[in-house]
Amino acid sequence: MRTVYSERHKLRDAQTELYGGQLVYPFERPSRAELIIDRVRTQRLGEVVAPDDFGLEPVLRVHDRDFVKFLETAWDEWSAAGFEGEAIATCWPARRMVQKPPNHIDGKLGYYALAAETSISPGTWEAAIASKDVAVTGAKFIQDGAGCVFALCRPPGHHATSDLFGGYCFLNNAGIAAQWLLDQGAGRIAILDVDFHHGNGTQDLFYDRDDVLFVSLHGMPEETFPYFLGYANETGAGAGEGYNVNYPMPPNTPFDIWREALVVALERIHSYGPDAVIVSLGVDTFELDPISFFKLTSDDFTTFGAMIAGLGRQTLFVMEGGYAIDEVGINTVNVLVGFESI
Ligand code: 7XA
Ligand code: ZN
Repeated sequence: MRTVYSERHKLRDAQTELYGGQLVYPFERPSRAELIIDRVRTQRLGEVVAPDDFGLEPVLRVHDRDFVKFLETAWDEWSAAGFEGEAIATCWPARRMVQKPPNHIDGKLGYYALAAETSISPGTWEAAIASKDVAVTGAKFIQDGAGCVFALCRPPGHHATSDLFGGYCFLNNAGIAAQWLLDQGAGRIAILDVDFHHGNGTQDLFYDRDDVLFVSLHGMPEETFPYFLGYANETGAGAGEGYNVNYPMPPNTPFDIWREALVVALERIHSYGPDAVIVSLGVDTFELDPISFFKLTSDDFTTFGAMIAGLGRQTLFVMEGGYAIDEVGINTVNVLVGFESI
């Protein structure tokens, strides 16, 4: 399997995450991608290639132009305003307030943020742009006929909506890749999100459409981030009714229960008959993940990789979360090796 990887992910090296009332070094850190690419190489998964530059056009197919401009200029505006720490949202357009971006960067951050944990630091924009190029380059290989590709995206993307960043995400890499494939002539794309957290951003991008089936297995929103989306009764709207499928699961869910949800999810994808499958691959379902509550073991990742291969579809894996540093490379590559074993 070919891996697409850019060293430019290192430009996203924020020093602060708001966690448990403290500013901590972020869980989503450069060493994650470095450990994954090291494992790709030591396991001889296949060639590693750099992404091509696809520019902003594929980004603007799913994200609002003003939001993209905000991301591009946020750090400069923040530092020009004289602030000394990293840029963190502290004030939101809450219920019954005006939903309009203000002029001041402090207010803009709240307007475009869905949560406060994710700070914007110098280099964040450049890394986010490289990350979407990794995803689109992977999609291009799929379009050219590859059976499977691993897009080692960092920063991740599945929480980002058309006009919101947060949950460590800025641009929705999987969503951009899906739309790009459709724009190249694909008729139907399925996105299978196996990250521990609900992919609220991806769901939101395609909620009223039937050309993208979104299927997500995740921690129940009553108990975990992103809290305000991801319920089972969110099934799509309008033309998209029936094309959004959520499988929320409770704390301590073990693999045999998670696996049952995956079997049903794969049946749904099979009956949809997509031209290609995009897997939002988070490995924060691991039993030792520091911010999550499922109980998958390292071997389980190999097992479910093989199950996804059973679909027999061209598959683009797009990296999302996973924070158990010692095992993040092992678990990620286990999925890919499991996929290739079929
Ligand atoms: O898939 N998404 C993630 O892995 C990031 C979740 C961010 C949670 C922040 C909770 N304080
Ligand atoms: Zn996650």
